[in-house]
Amino acid sequence: MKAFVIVLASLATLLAVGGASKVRYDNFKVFKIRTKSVEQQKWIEKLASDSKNFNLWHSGNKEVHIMVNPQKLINLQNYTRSYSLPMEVMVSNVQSLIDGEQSTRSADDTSSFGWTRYYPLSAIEAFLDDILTKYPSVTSAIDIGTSYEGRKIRGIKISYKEGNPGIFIESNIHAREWITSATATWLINELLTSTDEKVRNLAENHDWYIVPVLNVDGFAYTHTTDRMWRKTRQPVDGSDCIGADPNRNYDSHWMENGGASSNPCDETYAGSQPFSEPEVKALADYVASIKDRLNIMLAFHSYSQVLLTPYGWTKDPPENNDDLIAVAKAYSDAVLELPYQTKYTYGATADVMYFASGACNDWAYSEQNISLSYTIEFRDTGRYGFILPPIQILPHCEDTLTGLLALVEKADELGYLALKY
Ligand code: 0X9
Ligand code: ZN
Ligand code: ZN
Repeated sequence: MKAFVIVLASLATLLAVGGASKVRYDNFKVFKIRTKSVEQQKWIEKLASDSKNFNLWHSGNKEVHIMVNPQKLINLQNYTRSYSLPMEVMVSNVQSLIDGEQSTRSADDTSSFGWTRYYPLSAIEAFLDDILTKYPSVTSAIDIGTSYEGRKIRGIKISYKEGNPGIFIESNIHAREWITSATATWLINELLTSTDEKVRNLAENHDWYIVPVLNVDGFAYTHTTDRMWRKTRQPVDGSDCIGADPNRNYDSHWMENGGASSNPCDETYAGSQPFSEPEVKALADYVASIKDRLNIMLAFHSYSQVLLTPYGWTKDPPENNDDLIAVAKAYSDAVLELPYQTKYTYGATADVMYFASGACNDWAYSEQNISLSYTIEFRDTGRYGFILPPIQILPHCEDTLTGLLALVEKADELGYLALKY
């Protein structure tokens, strides 16, 4: 009898888990609001602590993008009206964007990995395994570590020969930024299969360390439960809110100058202490162990189409700022030449975006002596935001490859690819 009860109980759990409903965003809208002062920007950002009803999509120079529950729209409007802040609808129904996101899925998409749709973590892992078996002499698996929920964080190293300068790519640290891992996997495939002479040089004369999905728990959660999730999934002591912003959790000027929040319910919660998030700690330990082999650090994010240079925690420029900017400009100029004419801007995070402390690229730059460190915010500028239609994945990947070719060429020209060991 007892055994029977246990079976029934676990069946119920199974059903509950299997049928767990997804968070819906019916009629949620995203507004673009022009702010006139930092105070106004901060006030609107603060609305987002009410994470069920508001969610910050972007906050930059005099412009905030915020997702709003239609029932709470009045709270926002009262404010924007009283200061007569221009406000326009960017997305009129977030749920229809989410529903449409995977609708271009074709019948054979389920059997093979590709770049015409977005894939769950299991498919990305299968892709990595496939690549590792197909190219055993030039690829190797990197075991970064284990997430809070016990998932493996995986990376891949591509190395055609000894003595190459190293390029590290951290991707999908923010769970909902799906275009980042789609791009990272495409890049892995391209480096191994392209016959273009320039790409062969990029692949064979540099060592690539690529982690397509760092925030594995958050990423899985965006697929199963909440498409708009950003943070990790580690519970916070004494709070009902879950997770920290992993890109505020690196041990470099942590929580300085208002570059992160101490409120666990905020999207930019820095964590209880530097490296409190196991995923961030794992990545940092791995990077530290090979830092002498790394010349360039790239953190893939979306969205805004901007290359962000250090620092995020101060407006004081870093010592090699001119070079950092020249290399970013090379990327931007090259991408603009393509038929898509995608425009990337560039500049220091704290200048062109906002104060952000404890970010990966600042940590790599300041604490690991990797003098070319960037956050790259991918497509778009707000039409679709985080829900970039799959039809744009391949064009965006072309943008990225062209940008990277120019970035690496400029880095070389300025002497940044010399061996450090
Ligand atoms: O806020 C972030 O973490 C990044 N933007 S996002 O919209 N993808 O969340 C920007 C990080 C900037 N990097 C530095 N602080 N250096
Ligand atoms: Zn400091
Ligand atoms: Zn991000």
